[in-house]
Amino acid sequence: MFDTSIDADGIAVIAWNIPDRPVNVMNETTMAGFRDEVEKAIADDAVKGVVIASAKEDFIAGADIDGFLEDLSVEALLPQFLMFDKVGRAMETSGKPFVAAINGHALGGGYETALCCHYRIAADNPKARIGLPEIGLGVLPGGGGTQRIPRMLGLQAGLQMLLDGRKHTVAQAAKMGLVDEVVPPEDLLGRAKRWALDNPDATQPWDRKGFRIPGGDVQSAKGMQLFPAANAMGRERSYGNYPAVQAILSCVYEGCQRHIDVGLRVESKYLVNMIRHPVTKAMVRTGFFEMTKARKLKGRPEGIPKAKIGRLGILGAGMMGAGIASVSAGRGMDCVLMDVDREAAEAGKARAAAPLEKRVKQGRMGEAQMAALLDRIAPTDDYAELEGSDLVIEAVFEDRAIKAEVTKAAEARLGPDAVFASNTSTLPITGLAETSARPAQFIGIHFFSPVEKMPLVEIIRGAETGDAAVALALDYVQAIGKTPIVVNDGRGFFTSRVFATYVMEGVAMLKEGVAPALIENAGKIAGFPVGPLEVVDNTSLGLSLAIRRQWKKDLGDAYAGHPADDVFELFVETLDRPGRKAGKGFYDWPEGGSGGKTKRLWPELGRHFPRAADQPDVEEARRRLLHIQSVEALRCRAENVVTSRADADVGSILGWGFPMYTGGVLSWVGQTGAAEFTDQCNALADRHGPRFAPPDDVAALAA
Ligand code: T1G
Repeated sequence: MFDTSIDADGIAVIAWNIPDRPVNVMNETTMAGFRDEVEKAIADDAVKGVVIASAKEDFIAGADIDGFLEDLSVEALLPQFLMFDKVGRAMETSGKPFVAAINGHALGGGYETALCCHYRIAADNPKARIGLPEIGLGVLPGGGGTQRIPRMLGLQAGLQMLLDGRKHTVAQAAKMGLVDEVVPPEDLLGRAKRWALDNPDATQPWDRKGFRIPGGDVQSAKGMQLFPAANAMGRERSYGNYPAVQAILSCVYEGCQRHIDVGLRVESKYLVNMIRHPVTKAMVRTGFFEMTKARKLKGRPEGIPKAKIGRLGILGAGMMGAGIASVSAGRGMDCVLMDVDREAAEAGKARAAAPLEKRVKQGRMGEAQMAALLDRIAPTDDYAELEGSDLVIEAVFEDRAIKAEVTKAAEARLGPDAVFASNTSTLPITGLAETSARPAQFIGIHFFSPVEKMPLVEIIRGAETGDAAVALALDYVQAIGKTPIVVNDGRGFFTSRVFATYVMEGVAMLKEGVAPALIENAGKIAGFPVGPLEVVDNTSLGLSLAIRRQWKKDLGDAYAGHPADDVFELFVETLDRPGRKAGKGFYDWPEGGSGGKTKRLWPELGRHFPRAADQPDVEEARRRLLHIQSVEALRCRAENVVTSRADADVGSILGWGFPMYTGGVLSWVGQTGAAEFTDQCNALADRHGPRFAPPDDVAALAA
């Protein structure tokens, strides 16, 4: 587990080298092993100083997240972290200098191990990330981070770092004071040994007489200003959905008023509670494991060689087409960007260039890099240019006739193995594939807007889509650095179908006379980026109305209808308030010349939807907005539109910002409890209609 050595100068090196693990991780076994090595080095009089290093490509990746999903008791967990605290304090107070030689990733407990050293030297490794990302997993830096960072950086900077959980580059870490020195990789070990030899009496600031926290203690005037504000900001960001936010504030507030030995015990108790919390289980399972697996294409069909997309055709140079061209060219693909005429295609290329020019201005991208990327986008109106494409993606209007026309014309130019994909957001792929000469190579690749920013791509199998097309689509999505889920065909597939219920429920509540501000705030309190009425203003009521009308046309009498339908009719056809683009929808938008600097709910809403006497409490409103989506996701699972809970969870979080504390739209059922969830939905169905009635066997579907 550890490669240890002592050199002629008496400097010991303890190099982490955990067997059978791709990265060094900290668990009961490895932390006990580390304790033994540290105690041995301290007890050995021949040892004058100690360097903590790693024999792997990276330093230490923190606590072993594999263990987080086990149901461990307090009795099993607490001793491990108290023991680690003891080791850290022994390193700090043994009288021998400890130096961290950080060669690569030092994250979570890995960086906290370096914090127990008197000095931190990092190799200038551009891939390395240094930081305390625990809050992103629902836990807190429980290996001393909440006690050492504020004592090192001060309370404000310390809290900022602990609460934002960022993984910093070596350069950023040096700027923040997280590492003391940066050297070329080949000098790292030598420099660390040198420092140990030159600093035999090293001590930690907090072990020096008269130590005060830089910038003021907790009970200082500054501290007293800081914590109420930090509390409020934490609440405003998390609405109490993420217990780790409060726990980190408490660790710092309580622990930093006491000697560090006491502070470390306070921290360990909060950490154990966080590790055992259901929100943590949900966040770790989906946020770490399922997303890592999705990024590694866990569902890719077997036995099909990796596809390399050298040349990509994009039909339709609108916002989506331009975004697809930009992200693909950015990953080295030659892109043919087609539109009805050369001018429209050029305009599309200019659309792709705009965000890049902004990044160049902000110094986040080089001129040459942007030029090279844009050189790979060839605007055209000639189908012949598609020849040699490995993949063609159509992003033309959501109109079957236009899609049929471009499909035929493009396929005529494609080689036998090329795949044709549609970026449609709602039209069933099987239907679109009827116009294809090669339905086995016809697939849905559904991007989200803005393409450059949204991490998810939804791949839709039509009834005849073959495995080779699915594998190529997955390889393409991985090549552009996004996360794919694979779903089966159906109206609205999985993402559009489920996310629509969030919006529709908000509009239904408006129609019932629920206060608009309550609806919007309930959406945010539930953890969504924006409230449902604002979403539909942004995506346009006209689009929602068109989709509902198409649905009604396709389904005829089978169309169930929804209370929101006539609200869309009213706003689009009668009130001429189609949404944000027009400057007015459910909101008055500044673009619409309402004079306001920011958006505001239209004051006339109450005239069209008189406020009901009995308003729901915010918990009921929040529950309606969450459950309605989970019920629809359960139906998708029952119909095998989505074939695993993981795909549903990853798709909901990355696709439309379903809140991470739930673990995703189906994990939310498990977190609520399948039986409890079923009862709550049946109660909602009694009050608001059958759209809340869950399918049979909720527990099995959400498992
Ligand atoms: N625990 C268990 N497995 C881990 C791991 C970890 N901490 N980190 C990585 N792996 C596995 C990962 O599952 C994958 O396995 C392989 O290593 C390569 O990872 C007390 C409580 C380090 C930046 O949050 O961010 O410390 O799929 O594919 O893209 O305060 O992994 O190959 O079988 O992601 O180069 C805090 C989490 C824990 C770091 C490398 N630590 N890991 O990224 O490779 S909480 C973290 C990462 C904590 C203490 C608290 C990344 C990486 P497999 P990879 P990568």
